[in-house]
Amino acid sequence: MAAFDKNAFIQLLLDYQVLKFGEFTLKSGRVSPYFFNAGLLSSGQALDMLACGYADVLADKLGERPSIFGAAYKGIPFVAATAQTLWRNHGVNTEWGYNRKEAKTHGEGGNLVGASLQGKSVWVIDDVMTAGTAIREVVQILKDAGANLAGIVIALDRKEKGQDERSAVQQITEDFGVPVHSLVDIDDIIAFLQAKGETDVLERMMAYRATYGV
Ligand code: OMP
Repeated sequence: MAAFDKNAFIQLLLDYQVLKFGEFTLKSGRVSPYFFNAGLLSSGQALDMLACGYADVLADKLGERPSIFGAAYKGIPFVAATAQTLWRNHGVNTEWGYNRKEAKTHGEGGNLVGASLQGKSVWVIDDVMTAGTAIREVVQILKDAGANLAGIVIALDRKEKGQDERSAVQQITEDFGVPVHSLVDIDDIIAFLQAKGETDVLERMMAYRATYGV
């Protein structure tokens, strides 16, 4: 089993147009020259590489009662693939679960699916962090379900300011007292583009980073 390779992953992001360049308005209202659309990791090969990355990070961190959680919607396939990869590649048999956006009023009801979260120490799997708003919503879901947040793994850390001058990742780390790991960050992507001589795109990314980056 090959270890996760950052550059191969970044190449995959470009090949699948997960990483796009242009002008994009973000959830935070920031207008960014690039966008990361994890939904386009839409083949078996792409999902496998992503899940191998998450599983490599998590394999030795999950403790005795492993539990991982993915938030609706994009986190759902990612958490499922990661649980399977943890088992197949690392022999770690983790519990996993996710939330629904709309609570179900019949059958088992509720808005949580999968392993119970009550009293568990849970790692969250998410796609990308910009200002940290989305991840705070997930942390609240876990709290409401009686779980403790153990840590967070994201595919991309955009390394941007959160609610103050610190990066969103730094703020989340300090506010919740948990580690946040990323498979790649924006500096990895910039270095990759530099090596490829993509000067046009780089200029706009550096200007954006000067405003919102940390
Ligand atoms: P924050 O809540 O500001 O951290 O933004 C993260 C969320 O924004 C993600 O969960 C996505 O819904 C979305 N997003 C992307 O998917 N890709 C990006 O490159 C940037 C964002 C974004 O809007 O900041």
